[in-house]
Amino acid sequence: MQSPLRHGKAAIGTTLAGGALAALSSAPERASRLLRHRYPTVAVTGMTGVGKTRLADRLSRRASAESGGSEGGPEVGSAVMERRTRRNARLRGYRFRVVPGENAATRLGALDEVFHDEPVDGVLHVVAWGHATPRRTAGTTGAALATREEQLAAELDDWAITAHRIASMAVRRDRPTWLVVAVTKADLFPDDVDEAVRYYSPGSGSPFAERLDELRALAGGARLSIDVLPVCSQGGDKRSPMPEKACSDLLGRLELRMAQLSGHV
Ligand SMILES: Nc1nc2c(ncn2[C@@H]2O[C@H](COP(=O)(O)OP(=O)(O)OP(=O)(O)O)[C@@H](O)[C@H]2O)c(=O)[nH]1
Ligand SMILES: [Mg+2]
Repeated sequence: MQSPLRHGKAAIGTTLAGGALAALSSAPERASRLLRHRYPTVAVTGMTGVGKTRLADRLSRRASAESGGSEGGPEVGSAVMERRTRRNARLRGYRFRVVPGENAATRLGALDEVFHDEPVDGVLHVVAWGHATPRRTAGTTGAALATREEQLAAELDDWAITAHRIASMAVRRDRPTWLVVAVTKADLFPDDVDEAVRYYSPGSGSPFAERLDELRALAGGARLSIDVLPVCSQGGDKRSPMPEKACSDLLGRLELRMAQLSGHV
C-alpha cells in the first residue's frame, strides 16, 4: 500500500512536469506570434513577367540577376516560390513569399501555401498596365510575343484568381488583411502614371476595379484595406522622365505604407 506522503509527492511531481510541458509547448507559439508581429509575411502575387521578383528583390535589398528573376531566366521567369526577408535596424521587417507566375508548375501549390496553409498577413499584388514581359511557356522554344491589350487581359484573368483567394482568406480570419496593388514599371509609362493608378483603383469602373470592388464587398470593408501605389524597380538615367532617383522615391513611399499597415511605425 502507498503511504499518503508518497502519493502526495507523486502528485506534485506530475503537476510540475505538466506545467513545464505546457510552458515548453506554448513557447514556440509565443515565438511565432512575436515573429509575425515583427516580421509579417507578405505574399507577392501577379502574372508572369510583371516584375514580382524584381520588386521583392528591391524591397529586400537583394541584388537581382541582370535580367529576369533570380531563379528564372529572362524568358521563362521564376520556377518556384521565392522567399526573401527584409530586416531593418530596429529588428522589424517582412518575410516575402513571391508566388511564381502562371508558367510555373509550382504556382497552384504556392497559392495554396500563402492563402490557405500558412495564410499571410498582407498581399502585394503586382500589375504593370499591360507592360508585363511576354514569357514563353516553360519547355517550349521560340520568342514569346504579346500585345499590351493581350497582357492587360491576361493580367485580369490572373487577378480574378488571386482576388478570389484573398477573399476566402480574409473572411476566414478575425484580424484584418491588407492589400497593396503595386503598379510597377512606371518608368515605362512615366506620363500616364496617374491614369494607370486610376485604372487599378476601387470604384474607377475599369474591369480591374470591378473585380476589386467585388472583392471588397465579399471580404467586408473593415476586414480588408486596399491601397494602390505606383512604383518601379529600375529607373532610367538622370535625363529620362523617370530617373533612378524618382524610382527610389516611389519605392520609399511603398515601404512607408507597408510599414504603417504592419504597425512598424
Ligand atoms: N523597365 C522596367 N522593367 C522591369 C521593372 N521591374 C521588372 N522589370 C523587368 O521585367 C521582367 C520581368 O520581371 P520579373 O521580376 O522577373 O517578373 P516576375 O513577375 O517575377 O515573373 P515570373 O517569375 O515569371 O512570375 C524582367 O526582365 C525585369 O528586368 C521595372 O520597374 N521597370
Ligand atoms: Mg519571378
